[in-house]
Amino acid sequence: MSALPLPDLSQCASEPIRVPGAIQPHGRVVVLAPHTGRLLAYSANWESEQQAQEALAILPVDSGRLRTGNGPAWIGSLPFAGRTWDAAAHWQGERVIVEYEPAGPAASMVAPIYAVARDLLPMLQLADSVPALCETVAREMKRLTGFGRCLIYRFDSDGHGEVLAERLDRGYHSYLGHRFPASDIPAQARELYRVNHIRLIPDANYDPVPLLAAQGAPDPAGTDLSFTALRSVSPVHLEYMRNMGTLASMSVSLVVGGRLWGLISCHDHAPRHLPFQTRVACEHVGRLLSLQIQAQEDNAEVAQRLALHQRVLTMVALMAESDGTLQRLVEPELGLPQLAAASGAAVVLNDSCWTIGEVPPVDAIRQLAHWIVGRNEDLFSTDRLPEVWAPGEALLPGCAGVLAVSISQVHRHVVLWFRPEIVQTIRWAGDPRKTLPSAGRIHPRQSFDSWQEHVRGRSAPWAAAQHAAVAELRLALLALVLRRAEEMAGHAV
Ligand code: BLA
Repeated sequence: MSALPLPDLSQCASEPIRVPGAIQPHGRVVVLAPHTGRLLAYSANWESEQQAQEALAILPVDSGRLRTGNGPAWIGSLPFAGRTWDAAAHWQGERVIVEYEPAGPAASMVAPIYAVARDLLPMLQLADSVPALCETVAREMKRLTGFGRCLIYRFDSDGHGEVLAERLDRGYHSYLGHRFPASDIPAQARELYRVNHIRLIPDANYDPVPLLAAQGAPDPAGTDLSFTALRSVSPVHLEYMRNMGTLASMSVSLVVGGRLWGLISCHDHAPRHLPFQTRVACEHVGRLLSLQIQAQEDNAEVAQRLALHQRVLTMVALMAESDGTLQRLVEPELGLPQLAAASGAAVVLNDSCWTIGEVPPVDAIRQLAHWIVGRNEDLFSTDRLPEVWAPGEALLPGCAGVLAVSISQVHRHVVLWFRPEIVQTIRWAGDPRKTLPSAGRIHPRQSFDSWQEHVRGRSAPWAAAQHAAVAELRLALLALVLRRAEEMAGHAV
């Protein structure tokens, strides 16, 4: 959920960006039927269908090679019609799409990917945190691409993006630490960027070039251009770029654990093209960064889980040495709040309540516990209590984070952890609420000047490892309670 009223995104998300029926004009395309080699479609910027046929004829087609990978595969630099073209091809369903772009200088053909392997890899291995990794990559991307601004951008749990690292030329203003609202990149674009990891728009002021049917072939308007580097992009996004003062843009996806984690986003005030081999190197940088982020996140998670697991074992051992009654959980040596990095904790057993640390009034805790038990969940967690439980705002002022486990099927037995409200000051790059419908169509934002918002009613988020630790504690307590009950029954016999 978001603290901001966002516009109705269904309109943006329904734009069919994979099948625009057109390409960007800095290259040319032919679409062919691979088994017959027949021309099916060609971009309207070939001089004629005849010329498109000739471009097809000079391809040293090696269909085995085309089958590898799902993005465009390099075919070669081919002399044709008085110049040299970089050609790349990929399969799309039952077709092969071949793209031709005017070739860059020959010297740049091998160097970029080599520099990435030689220079960037060792630097990434030295970076010991996600921000340090992002810093290193922002610097390297800037060097590799020459774009005026390169930034690394991470999506939060609401889909908003936060700029973690940045490198700029003079004359570019900084977005470091700024947020960009989720509505800037609609859902179908995110899904495409999860599978296709790079896109380049060399000049936002372009006229799209339509695909034309070859003689006797079907209408190519529905051709899927998801993996076509020259795919014509959304006109709404081109308007966004111009509003942002950006004429050239490239973004590289950061995919961690199968999820779109963020983007490397590059901008330039002037048009800027990058040759195929440089783009391959950029895509590789994105992949290396994604892998390193995954490794860092996995390591941190494993270490935290292990430490919390040890803590649960210690707590359970101390409980087992005592009479095992649940109110003992609040004894200071057990460290109940610390298990979830909470400011305070409480044990509610029906109408009784024991607390430790900074907690809301006991009567409010009892009412909250009552509501939580009514939800019938083993574990309840929120970092925005006033949003999910309306009475929370008045009853538990200043408290926004609650984690709770229920330890009985029959009784109102609940252990709760509390975190205070943290009023966050978010620096947005422009007022995100300006994206409102006008004349039936949603327009991108006009301004990207810093705009502050104070978000209330939220605590620091609970980590997955903390959820796991309290769930483990819950199971241990259930076992303990059961054992005590059996012992008591044994005595009674
Ligand atoms: C696409 N929007 C994008 C892309 C980015 C952003 C990076 C990917 C294309 C590219 O690489 O340029 C947004 N650009 C940003 C952000 C930063 C940046 C957040 O540089 C931060 C630094 N956009 C809107 C609205 C709509 C919209 C209101 O603001 C919808 C009505 C749509 N954005 C939109 C669409 C695409 C897009 C449809 C897909 C473009 C495409 O791939 O065809």
